[in-house]
Amino acid sequence: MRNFILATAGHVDHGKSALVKALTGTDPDRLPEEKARGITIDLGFAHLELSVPPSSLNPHPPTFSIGIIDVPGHEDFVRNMIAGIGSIDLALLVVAANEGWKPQTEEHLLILSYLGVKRLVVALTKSDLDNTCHVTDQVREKLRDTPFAGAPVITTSVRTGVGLQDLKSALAREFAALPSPRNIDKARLFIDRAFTLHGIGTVVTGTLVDGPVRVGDTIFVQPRNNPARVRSLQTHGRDVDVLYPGTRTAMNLPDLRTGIDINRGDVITTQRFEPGSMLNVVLARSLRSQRATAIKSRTSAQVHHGTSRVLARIIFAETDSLAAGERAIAQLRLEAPMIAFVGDRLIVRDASGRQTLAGGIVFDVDPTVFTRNRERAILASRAAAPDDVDLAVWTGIAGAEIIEPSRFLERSRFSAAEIGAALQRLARHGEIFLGESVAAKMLVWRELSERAAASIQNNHRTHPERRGLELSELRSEFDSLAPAVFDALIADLCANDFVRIGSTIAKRSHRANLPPELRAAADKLVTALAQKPFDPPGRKELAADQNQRQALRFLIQQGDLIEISGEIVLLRDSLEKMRMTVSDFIATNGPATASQLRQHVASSRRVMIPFLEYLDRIGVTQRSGDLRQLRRSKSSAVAPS
Ligand SMILES: Nc1nc2c(ncn2[C@@H]2O[C@H](COP(=O)(O)OP(=O)(O)OP(=O)(O)O)[C@@H](O)[C@H]2O)c(=O)[nH]1
Ligand SMILES: [Mg+2]
Repeated sequence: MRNFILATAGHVDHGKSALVKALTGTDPDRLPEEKARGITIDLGFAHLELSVPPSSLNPHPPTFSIGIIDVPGHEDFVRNMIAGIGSIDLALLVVAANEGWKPQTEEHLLILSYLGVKRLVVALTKSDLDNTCHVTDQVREKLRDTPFAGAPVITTSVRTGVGLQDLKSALAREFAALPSPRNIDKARLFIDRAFTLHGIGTVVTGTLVDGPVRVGDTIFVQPRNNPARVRSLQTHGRDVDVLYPGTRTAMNLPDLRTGIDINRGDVITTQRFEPGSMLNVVLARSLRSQRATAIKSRTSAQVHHGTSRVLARIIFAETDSLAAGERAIAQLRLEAPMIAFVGDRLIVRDASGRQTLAGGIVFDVDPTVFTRNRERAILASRAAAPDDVDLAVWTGIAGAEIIEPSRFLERSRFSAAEIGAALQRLARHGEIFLGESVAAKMLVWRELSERAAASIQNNHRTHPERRGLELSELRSEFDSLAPAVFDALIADLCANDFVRIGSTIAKRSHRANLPPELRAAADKLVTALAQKPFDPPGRKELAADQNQRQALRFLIQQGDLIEISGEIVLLRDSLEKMRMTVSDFIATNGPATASQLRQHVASSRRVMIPFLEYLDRIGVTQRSGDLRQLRRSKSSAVAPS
């Protein structure tokens, strides 16, 4: 059994609700006011099970569980109509044979196409009242230049029962041709009703899209990220443990209060999302747009998304206004935050809610910098193919140049796996560099790598005595990069011609060597240290000028000198002798004080104290109170180079 959602559409009084009742047995008009006035005011719901008759080609055809949403046709309730069709798979456009195409037939059709509904079935109702030939022609004519030109048109009457079976068959054929609703594991439930049931508590209903929900799940009420637990789930009055996209869903959330914590227009998600009050969209106006005058930049308008409606200011990026038949990049500055995904559709109506102005496709849900024209233009190309994951991923990287893959396109209509696979494809084709915590446009990455390589090699030239460039120095040249990106850059360099040595990075082939002008300084240093091997002069005294400091550093990096503290360096040989003397002394005489050891080694306090601390650090000795004893396990520790 496959799940789909069908919604009615069409002018007031054309027989939408009567048709739903004839098809399902359920009267979708449930409000007393609707019954009294004989019109639909708010959304109504019904359930229909359909199947394609078996044939020799297809002996086991699928069956369909269809959630039907019946919408109001009256022009005063278009906003309710929009709330009903935000996530549908198929539309049933109802046109009464005796009245033909009317203003809300036209407006509903426009809204369906703005929302990206791909298929519809037309029901010509009330065929018992009038000949349907000329209406059929009229409908065909009206649909000619729309995505629905080939839609089936079925003549019906709920009075005579004509066409009801044909209509069911036509609907079943359409559903059979549709892909199942997408499951990207990012469930969203756009709430269309929130009420309290005695003894049960808060119940919300809506159409589930984009992912499953389960009893016991923690959900978040958006845009406030308010968490709650799902106590029970129903679809079409039946208790279930789990529901999948494309199902009408009733959710029991006893911890939340209707009207306070949760309302129609809110969205339930199974993940936390950061809500945003700015959306970058491509707005399009049909040539059949209701209003002839252009929409000016900075106009206030109602933005409909899912079951919510928010007032917003429209700011066009590259134009001052938008006429019928045109499209333009715009930023919507919303008065309240919304959970929209990249690829979502929305409807823009005028501020007073009388006319439908435009349809939009969201291409950026986090437009922090609207002024970056280049990036915006790249991202906007997503609107041309909102279902293309490669396009969404590539434009995201091409625009931002460097991104963090883990949360990349999180708020989009693609699953994490689809996004990951698209990244891999781009990496395989050499379009991007892909690391664990970074992805970057290949051109940009190469530029960064080449810059870093040049810096390192330049350092080898100017400081041949150093074993490499200090990473901290390199980092300061790349201070605009995020830490993770810099780390990835270093890792990538080291996967190629470079190598990390301690706190430095060097070309693999680089060997430090002392240039002639420093050799004399180095010799002098070694001589000075060798003169008093266990009580050498301090570092400041040894390396007073620039040459001596460079020579000292070279000798330390080469391992000829050991730095035991910031102040004291020792020749490797001297250090080794001192260590053995100390070890032997303690081994023979037992734990000793610093002063005893100093006398025995014939050193000074200035050198002995940091030396013993050094021995503690490398695990040769262990201090307890005033005494030093040997640490047995590491008795033969070697000084680190
Ligand atoms: N003769 C005849 N009357 C019909 C038929 N279908 C609906 N009607 C009548 O048309 C009127 C309007 O029908 P509804 O089903 O309420 O129309 P609707 O399109 O749902 O109207 P709204 O929801 O208010 O837009 C009712 O009085 C129905 O009895 C039909 O096939 N033949
Ligand atoms: Mg109705």
